[in-house]
Amino acid sequence: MDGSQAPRRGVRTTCPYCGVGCGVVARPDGAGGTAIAGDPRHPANGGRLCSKGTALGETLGLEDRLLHPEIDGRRASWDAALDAVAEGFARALERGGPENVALYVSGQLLTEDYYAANKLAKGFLGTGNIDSNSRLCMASAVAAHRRAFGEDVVPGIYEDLEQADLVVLVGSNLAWCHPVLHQRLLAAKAARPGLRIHVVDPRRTATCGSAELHLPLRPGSDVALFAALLVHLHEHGHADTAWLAAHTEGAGAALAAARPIAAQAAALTSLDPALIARFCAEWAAAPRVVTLWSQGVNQSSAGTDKASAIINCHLLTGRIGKPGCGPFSITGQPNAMGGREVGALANMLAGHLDWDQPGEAAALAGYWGAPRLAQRPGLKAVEMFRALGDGRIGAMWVMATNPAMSLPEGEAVRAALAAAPFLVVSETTRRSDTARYAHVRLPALAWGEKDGTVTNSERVISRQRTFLPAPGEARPDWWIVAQVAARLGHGAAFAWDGPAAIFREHAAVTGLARPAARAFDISGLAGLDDAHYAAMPPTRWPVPEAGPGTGRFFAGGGFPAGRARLVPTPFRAPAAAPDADFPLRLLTGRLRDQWHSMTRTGAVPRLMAHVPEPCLTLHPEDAGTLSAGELVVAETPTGSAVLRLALDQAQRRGTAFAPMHWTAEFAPAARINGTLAAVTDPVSGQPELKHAALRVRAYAATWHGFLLAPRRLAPDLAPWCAIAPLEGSAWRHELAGTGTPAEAFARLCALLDGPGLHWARLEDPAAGLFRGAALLDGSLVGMVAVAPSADLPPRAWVGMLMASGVLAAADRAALLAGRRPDGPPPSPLVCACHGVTAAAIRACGADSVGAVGAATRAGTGCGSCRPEIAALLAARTTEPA
Ligand SMILES: Nc1nc2c(c(=O)[nH]1)N[C@H]1C(S)=C(S)[C@@H](COP(=O)(O)OP(=O)(O)OC[C@H]3O[C@@H](n4cnc5c(=O)[nH]c(N)nc54)[C@H](O)[C@@H]3O)O[C@H]1N2
Ligand SMILES: Nc1nc2c(c(=O)[nH]1)N[C@H]1C(S)=C(S)[C@@H](COP(=O)(O)OP(=O)(O)OC[C@H]3O[C@@H](n4cnc5c(=O)[nH]c(N)nc54)[C@H](O)[C@@H]3O)O[C@H]1N2
Ligand code: SF4
Ligand SMILES: [Mo]
Repeated sequence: MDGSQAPRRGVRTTCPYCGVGCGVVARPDGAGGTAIAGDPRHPANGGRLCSKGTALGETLGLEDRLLHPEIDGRRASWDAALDAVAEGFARALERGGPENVALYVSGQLLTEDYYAANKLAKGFLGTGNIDSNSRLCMASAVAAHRRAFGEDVVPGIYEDLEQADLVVLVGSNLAWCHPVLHQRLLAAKAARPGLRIHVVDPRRTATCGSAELHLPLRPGSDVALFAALLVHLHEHGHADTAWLAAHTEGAGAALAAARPIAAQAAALTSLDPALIARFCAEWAAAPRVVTLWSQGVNQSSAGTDKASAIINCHLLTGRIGKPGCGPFSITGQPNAMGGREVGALANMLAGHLDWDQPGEAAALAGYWGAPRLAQRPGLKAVEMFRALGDGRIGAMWVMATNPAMSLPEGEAVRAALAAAPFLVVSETTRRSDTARYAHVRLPALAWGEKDGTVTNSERVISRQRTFLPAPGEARPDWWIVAQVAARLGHGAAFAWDGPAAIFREHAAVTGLARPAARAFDISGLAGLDDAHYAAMPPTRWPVPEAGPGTGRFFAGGGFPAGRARLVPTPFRAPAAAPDADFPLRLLTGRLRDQWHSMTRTGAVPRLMAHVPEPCLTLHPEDAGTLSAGELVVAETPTGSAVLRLALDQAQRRGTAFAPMHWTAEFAPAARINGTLAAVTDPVSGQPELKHAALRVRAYAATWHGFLLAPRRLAPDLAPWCAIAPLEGSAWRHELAGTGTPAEAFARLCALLDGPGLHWARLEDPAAGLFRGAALLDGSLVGMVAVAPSADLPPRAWVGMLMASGVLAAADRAALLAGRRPDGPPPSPLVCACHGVTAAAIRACGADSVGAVGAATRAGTGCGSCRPEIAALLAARTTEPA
């Protein structure tokens, strides 16, 4: 595991996407390219990578990067930009005190960057107003851990999923969102078929493909299911009474609260009582159970209670901390866990120190030499942006997150950002919806350039190492923070010479104010010298100064709070209940091949090919007169968005699903968070990003069209526009609007016009049909198609013609006819790793996922598409001949 033994030229680092935290070996070729492979020696992935990880080498280009500081949109020197930030914050402090400034940071910062930002805010600006996008992600899990255990601790490790008899996945689409861990789980199941999987999710997701039981519960009703389980476990003699007596409190109260809810569980969840009974019986009978949860639990107005209801069942049975057992909150971002460690949430201090624990704040202030340590928690994300909108925040600094896309009440957030008296954004990309509002833009180092640590879902700290030179004038996030701190007069406390020095300080903080029994302790790493930091192998915490650490926590009690607490969890339905006006329930979440606001994955053609447009998915029986492929308006009581309609039997009746990913850069009219109200969980402050009441109607466009161009155009081409890259370096712009098709066609063609261009056109004004192929020296360089309906020539085919050199006469004729000359229509891409389409999988004749892999290589790369291959095979066998 020693980094110094890495193969020559290969740099061992960590994937910058999800919380699985896979090890990556990156080999730059010296000519601008980088070969990416899974690190066979990393404990999280043992060499595996998913589609997003595999494509990392394709995200390292500099086209869209922010490479120089900017003030008011104009390039500035670092000195001028840093002075401007320091002055802006000093002015806001002078006018309104520490409450008047705020930092909004991210689980995509390295621990060292995160530590520096938190130290500046809480220690030296003296404000609690630093919150993280983890408020949108992990806050409910954090709150549930704290009230159960007394500290934010994930007790288990990944091996527990492999060693369990039963793994229950609650509100988690593991197959798409934590694909490598899902592959580990499936491999364990293949080796030991007794391992059972249950999925609790309103939708039948790709994750359900390998599950014995799918519980498609009513959105928001998880508390009722786990209340039923708690009561069942107690009534059937599965409570571990000796363990309960020795290590816990509150079981009686939790059970008393659960009983009336359990009695109505079937009505509240709308699940078949027999299904609930089977779920409870299997859970009870499995000696080793892991209940893993994610955003279907956390992102809810009852998120903390949902998580507590799960933890209660594990505490009641003592199934925690032992091999194959435990409640497991899986983290989303690469360093969601690190952010919690450094205390960059508004209600936490550094190193899991706590305002509520006597002496801890003072110990931290003393160690930092911080005379003005924040006296109390600050504003949580939703409140923070409301305060910005109300003029209560004079200066805000956003780092490594895109709140204009990701927060609820998106339109209000945009208005607040636009009206901010002073907004600083540290970014890697120019294509961030948030950065466009900034007064000062600061270019940060990106993955491959930056250097530091991240902590994954199982508490393993891994190094992200540099393998590319710093481009332009980009700098590490920690350096930027330290420079601003120095300009505000705090240079001595931020005089680090590199990330190793910050890491040592962070490690030392975790040893402060002992012997309070805190689980998070890496004080044993506080003496790491630079060379050992550089070579640090993946290391699971705790790493106490004295004695060995533990792998799992709490098997024998030893809770930070002394006793663990079972918490009564009242039932609360989601705030947005459907009614006659808004009869559907909107669910939101992720797609397999996209990452959040698409600033990286959105530029990779093979990742975009999986779902190239923002779609709203409905059950076919909820579609009424609407048909798949048409544009629809998704309307909630607080906003609307326009998306392409997809129909899927796997969608629960009465619900719709929309992806979170599309931004103003990619599809301005399809931003789903503009439709979401900001209802927050009363304990954690986490917003209910998963649910809204919804109605759907046809979008009244008078024309539909597309424009394929050799470059990316601005998304204001039409009232509805969605942009995606195509293989072969063309860009696809899907369009719709009002006005006449003829006008739209003329306007769009004019955008492509250029010297030497020759147009081949087909115009049928009476039918509203227009096609134009732009040719340069006989090669296709662009195409415009406009029609009254969304029935247009296949874009992937046109894109291929653009990449194929001089056009044959038959292809040119076919282009204008809008039909391929021969062969089947293009088929959707299923395997992003090997570029295998659904048609190729259907055609190969194989009848198992393994045989498809042998015949076509589909599913043999990262494996993320294996559930989709299985579904294709299943559909084929049930299709009438
Ligand atoms: N491909 C990809 N992977 C990612 C990310 C990404 O952007 N793209 N982001 C990463 C991050 S930051 C995170 S936080 C994780 C998120 O990982 P997940 O939480 O697994 O992903 P989501 O799609 O947000 O939501 C999971 C499921 O919750 C279900 N759900 C909705 N409401 C309810 C409910 O009331 N109860 C239950 N039980 N389920 C419900 C949805 O139908 C959805 O299938 O993914 C990480 N991994
Ligand atoms: N409707 C709905 N909304 C959601 C969710 C949902 O399920 N549904 N999920 C929520 C969750 S769980 C999450 S985690 C959030 C995620 O939402 P965001 O955090 O807002 O999304 P990202 O696109 O990951 O934003 C990260 C930004 O940081 C930049 N960046 C990358 N690396 C660096 C770096 O090293 N330094 C700096 N300074 N910048 C960098 C990227 O270019 C990008 O613009 O979305 C939340 N919003
Ligand atoms: S599962 Fe995929 S996205 Fe997550 S860390 Fe591993 S390679 Fe990266
Ligand atoms: Mo997240």
